[in-house]
Amino acid sequence: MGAQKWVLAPCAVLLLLQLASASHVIHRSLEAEAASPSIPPSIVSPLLRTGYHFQPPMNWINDPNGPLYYMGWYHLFYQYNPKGAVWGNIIWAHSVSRDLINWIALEPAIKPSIPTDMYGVWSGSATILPDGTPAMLYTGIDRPNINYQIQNIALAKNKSDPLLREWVKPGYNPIAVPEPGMNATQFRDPTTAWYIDGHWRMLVGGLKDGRRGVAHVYRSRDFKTWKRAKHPLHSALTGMWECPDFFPVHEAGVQNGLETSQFAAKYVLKNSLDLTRYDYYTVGTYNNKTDRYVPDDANGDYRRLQYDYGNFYASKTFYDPAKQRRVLFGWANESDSVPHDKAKGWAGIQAIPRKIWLDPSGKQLVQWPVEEVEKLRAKPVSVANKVVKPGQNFEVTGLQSYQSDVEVSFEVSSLEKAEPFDPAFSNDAQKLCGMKGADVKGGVGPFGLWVLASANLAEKTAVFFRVFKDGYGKPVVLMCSDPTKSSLTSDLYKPTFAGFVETDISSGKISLRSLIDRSVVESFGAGGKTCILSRVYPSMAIGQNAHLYVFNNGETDIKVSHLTAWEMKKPLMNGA
Ligand SMILES: *[C@@H]1O[C@H](CO)[C@@H](O)[C@H](O)[C@H]1NC(C)=O
Ligand SMILES: *[C@@H]1O[C@H](CO)[C@@H](O)[C@H](O)[C@H]1NC(C)=O
Ligand SMILES: *[C@@H]1O[C@H](CO)[C@@H](O)[C@H](O)[C@H]1NC(C)=O
Ligand SMILES: *[C@H]1O[C@@H](CO)[C@H](O)[C@@H](O)[C@@H]1NC(C)=O
Repeated sequence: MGAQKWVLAPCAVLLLLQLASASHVIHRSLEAEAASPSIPPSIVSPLLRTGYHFQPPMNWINDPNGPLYYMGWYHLFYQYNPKGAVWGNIIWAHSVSRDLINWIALEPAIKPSIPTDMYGVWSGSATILPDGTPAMLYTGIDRPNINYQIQNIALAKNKSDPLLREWVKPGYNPIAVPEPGMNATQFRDPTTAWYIDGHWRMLVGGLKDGRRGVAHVYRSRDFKTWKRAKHPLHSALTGMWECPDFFPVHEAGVQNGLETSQFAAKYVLKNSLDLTRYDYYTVGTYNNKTDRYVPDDANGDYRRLQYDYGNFYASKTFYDPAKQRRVLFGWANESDSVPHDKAKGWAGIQAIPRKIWLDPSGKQLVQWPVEEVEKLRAKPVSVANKVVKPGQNFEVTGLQSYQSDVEVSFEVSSLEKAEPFDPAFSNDAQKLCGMKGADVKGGVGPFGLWVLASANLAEKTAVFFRVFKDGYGKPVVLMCSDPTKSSLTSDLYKPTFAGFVETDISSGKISLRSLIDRSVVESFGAGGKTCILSRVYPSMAIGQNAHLYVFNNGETDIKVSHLTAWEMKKPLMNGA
């Protein structure tokens, strides 16, 4: 019922398309429960509801599902509870877009309806079949009270419909069930399939022997009958692998993406680790005869490289043929409490879609917000060649920064005073940042941005760099997001998030971009080598009371060679 309220009839879709260029701001009352005394009014304020990040008008969302480009439209499906702001009653909600930024909600695409998905339609992925029909592989739950997981398929009913409004579940479901010896409650999230020499392949995430994460390989000639390969594509001692994603990448430094069935010298295998709740990936090689994947760096296997070091999970990529790029969607959950979510009436957003490609080093990916988000930029404010002395800061004025996009290039005057790096932290950036937060003085840094800051600085979220020097005198760059002072509200989850930045800072130069959107700060260090999404809920620094500063808590001068900040307009967002 909740869903029906905001679903659009096809004629309304056309009307909205005509309106799409106009900048309509419609504030919908959230119909939140009357706030109880323990719910601070700021938590339910519309000023903390994100303005340009993907979300439905209300209720709970989680994993992005089956993203694809079809006949001029981007489609995003996602796990959605039509009945409330907590997980449950999950269906596949469906939205479409011309540009990945303005979204129109359609009727839900997939709901429980057949014996093999009657108790749940969970995550899955899109594959376009040779005759042009889009197909969704997804996980169904087929019995009550136990999450017994089996894999199903749904096909677009009318491939002439660019909006792909109707989906049918063929009679040959299910296409894969847990086999004896497999843990049936840890068997889910099929990938986009790829095609080699007469056979399709797909992956399903799983758990073996209670602690080994595995990516099972299934093969099929006709996309109907699937058989599991004896060996998984890859596995590691990490606990359950959810939402695997596997795709080829162009040679180092080329920003274009590759279609999933295209062969390449390098591949990426990403898994969402149920135990840590982060998305880890490796870069490696794929043998299409044995269907085995080997990461280039065995030591980094699902320990070091994350798409994002903050609230970002269950992500999925797709190849966009319109712009020859690979685009990443990821779910960002809330960092407030369940009572807060119930009072707000909503929980969960999708990160701004990111283009991803292999870094020139060949060792990691680079991620950057899709260029279309720049259409929302208005009213730039710039600062150039401004030196920030040790212990100093300055405010960037002239814009409403609570919904903004900030790009800044820093120049460190010298690396002389960089603190020594303790190699014990080599695989634990987050712990290092927890010990050396934004207010802990350093040699080179901490320097960066205070965003969503109150005028008296009692509230502020810091996004910053700190430079160390290892035993050989080589700089080690840490990027952190420190929300410990982000809000005076209690019952918030405020972890410091951090990752290392593999960048050559010997020239002193490093860049930072932050997409600030009321209760989310999504940051890209060094041109997208390290990314951190953080959810924060200020009690004072909301709306016009939010300020933006550049700070330097190190002993070394930092120059802002260039900073530009834009207010961001509100796109069409599913009718909200
Ligand atoms: C399929 O979609 C096209 C385009 O929206 C529409 O014209 C046609 O009537 C649809 N066919 C059926 C059988 O619904
Ligand atoms: C399946 O995995 C879950 C999670 O690790 C575990 O709790 C459960 O005991 C396992 N079931 C079997 C039958 O091994
Ligand atoms: C399979 O891999 C080989 C390299 O080992 C490559 O040359 C070939 O193009 C691949 N085949 C397909 C269909 O991708
Ligand atoms: C997001 O919420 C926080 C706080 O409740 C949890 O600690 C995280 O595990 C959770 N992340 C995911 C991906 O579920």
